[in-house]
Amino acid sequence: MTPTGRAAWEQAYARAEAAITDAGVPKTADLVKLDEVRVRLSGRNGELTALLKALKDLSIEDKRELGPKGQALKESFEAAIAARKAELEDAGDAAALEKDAIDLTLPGLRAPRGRLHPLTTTLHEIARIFQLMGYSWAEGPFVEDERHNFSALNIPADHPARDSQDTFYLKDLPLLLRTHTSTVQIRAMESQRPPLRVACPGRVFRHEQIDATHSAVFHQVEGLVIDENIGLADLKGHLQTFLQKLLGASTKTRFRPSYFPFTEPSTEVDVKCFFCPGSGCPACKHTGWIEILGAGVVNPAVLTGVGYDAGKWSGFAFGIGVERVAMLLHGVRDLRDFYTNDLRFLNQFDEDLV
Ligand code: 2NL
Repeated sequence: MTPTGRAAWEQAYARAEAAITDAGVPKTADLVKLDEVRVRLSGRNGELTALLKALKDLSIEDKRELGPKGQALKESFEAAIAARKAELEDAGDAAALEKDAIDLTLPGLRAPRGRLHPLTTTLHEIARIFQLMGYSWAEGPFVEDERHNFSALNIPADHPARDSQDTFYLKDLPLLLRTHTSTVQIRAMESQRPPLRVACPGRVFRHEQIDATHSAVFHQVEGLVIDENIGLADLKGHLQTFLQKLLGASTKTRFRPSYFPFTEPSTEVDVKCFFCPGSGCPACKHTGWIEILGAGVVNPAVLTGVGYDAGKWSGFAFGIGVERVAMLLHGVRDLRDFYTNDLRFLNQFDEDLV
């Protein structure tokens, strides 16, 4: 091979080296430009590719000497391209991570938590106490017949409670919306043999003029105990225990005579006012006492009506209003506040009774 050939190749090598320096690989700004540089120099028609191809025109000795030199130039160029490519890719990843960064130390977004309605917590508390006292818990239908709501309870046909002024009757059907949960106790007695100790909670309906203390729909818990030799003393003991667990161990009770067709004798139970020291306030209507429930010894007519032997079995029963208890426990003055579902009202109740 002529020296001209070798000299020409060395000139081409020097130009390729200068082209590599000019290309400025370490400072190339982005991946697209970097690949353009790679194609321009070491692609199919690139200067470095041509340089290696031109080796074929050299003598065998020159090839041995210059071949590795040309190869090394191409490899160092491609290594520089690869290094810059890795750098740009890392920088891209870092930028993406920076942009999408999440601050794990920020406080979480708390989902607003619901709470139980004050009537629900009051009912739960009443249920808890009766469960403690050995009562079972029974529910029944809202729609009833006159027998379960009135006749079986010894409420006479001409009693004012039966009037459509006081009771909601269904149109064209001999049915009504129950006015108390005594209906559930009648059903319990119809389906079970004595002895019996049951509490019956539920919604009841009365055709009332609505005001701060009266609603057409409200909630009751009625209790019924049937056994041998059960009398007024048992009634007083159970209700005193119940009221002391509900309102506090120091609760004072007062039993006043009353009248219900389904009990004889009948009584209304007051608790000593826990808002004032007995001197009188609006809660006790200035009497020092608050009426809390009605009760009595089950009228034998009710027992014989469900087929119980009134000579052998006796019992007592009582009814308590859930709204009334909730109003007393929480100092609520208007019963309608329980039904309007105004969150400013409802959010005031802690889950202290669950
Ligand atoms: C009140 C009065 C009362 C009863 C409910 C009852 C049930 C049966 C038999 C006899 Cl099956 N009595 N229930 C007895 C006395 C009073 O409720 O003022 N409730 C708020």
